[in-house]
Amino acid sequence: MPVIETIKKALHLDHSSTSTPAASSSTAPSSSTAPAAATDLAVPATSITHETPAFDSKDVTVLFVLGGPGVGKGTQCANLVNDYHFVHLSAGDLLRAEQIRPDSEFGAMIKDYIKEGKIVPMEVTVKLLETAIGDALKSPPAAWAAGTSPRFLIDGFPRKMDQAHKFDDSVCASKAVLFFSCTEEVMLERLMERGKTSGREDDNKESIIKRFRTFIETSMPVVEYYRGRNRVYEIPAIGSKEDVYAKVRVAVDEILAK
Ligand code: UP5
Ligand code: MG
Repeated sequence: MPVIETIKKALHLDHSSTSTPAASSSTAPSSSTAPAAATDLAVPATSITHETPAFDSKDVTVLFVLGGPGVGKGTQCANLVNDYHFVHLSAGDLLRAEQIRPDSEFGAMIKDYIKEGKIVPMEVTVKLLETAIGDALKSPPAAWAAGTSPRFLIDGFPRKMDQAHKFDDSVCASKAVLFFSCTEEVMLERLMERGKTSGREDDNKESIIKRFRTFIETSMPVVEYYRGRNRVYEIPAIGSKEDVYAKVRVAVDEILAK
């Protein structure tokens, strides 16, 4: 059976023709399109087959964070969590956690895709993100309870056009894209340095070169798609972490004021 069919079956996503749209008036995930049985991803009874977003962008702010491997996405997201009370969801981190979850039937597949710098089939990643957003809304950080509106940084996603459409249409319409730009030379240097201690299986030269290629061929079209819709805030990521963050703050202040 082709890998995508196997994934759809495992996630109980092979009933798309019978699903009905979810209500969008609440930030709570809809259960009206719940799959018939629990999934192996240990997620609540939501489905990504609905055509109305599970979370309303009027209530929930989603910023995508894109940029090449090692550009500093995670580093800058951590700053924004502290100062702006975002919840930071790294698609790569969610996939790595799923990869080592003992009962996961996707572990071996995810490991292979990450090592090869390829994009894991979107059904898996979108489902993990939808679940993580739902979880955060159910157990919000203190700052949200104190009045900060729910806001998410979706880091390293979407990296492919199908993911972009699926997320915007079925999870939550994104508001803007923070796009970090940098030379491959600098990114390679940062990743090789990090690779000395990170333990990441893709922090080696062979995988890094493959990741660069995937980024240019598959992920840059996503950036250009959103750029064409005036939603991209490009931030040059060369310079110190502090210098980059100063530019990030200007962009985020502008986005949140909209
Ligand atoms: N550093 C950061 N900023 C610096 C600065 N200004 N000056 C000097 N050093 C700086 O930073 C990397 C290193 O650089 C760190 O040591 C940092 O201190 C230093 P980091 O913030 O970690 O960079 P980041 O952009 O987050 O790098 P990362 O390696 O996480 O990026 P990737 O996009 O490659 O990794 P991700 O985890 O998102 O994805 C990994 C893989 O998962 C993908 O290749 C793919 O196979 C898979 N994936 C999917 O299949 N689908 C998805 O939707 C997402 C991922
Ligand atoms: Mg990262």
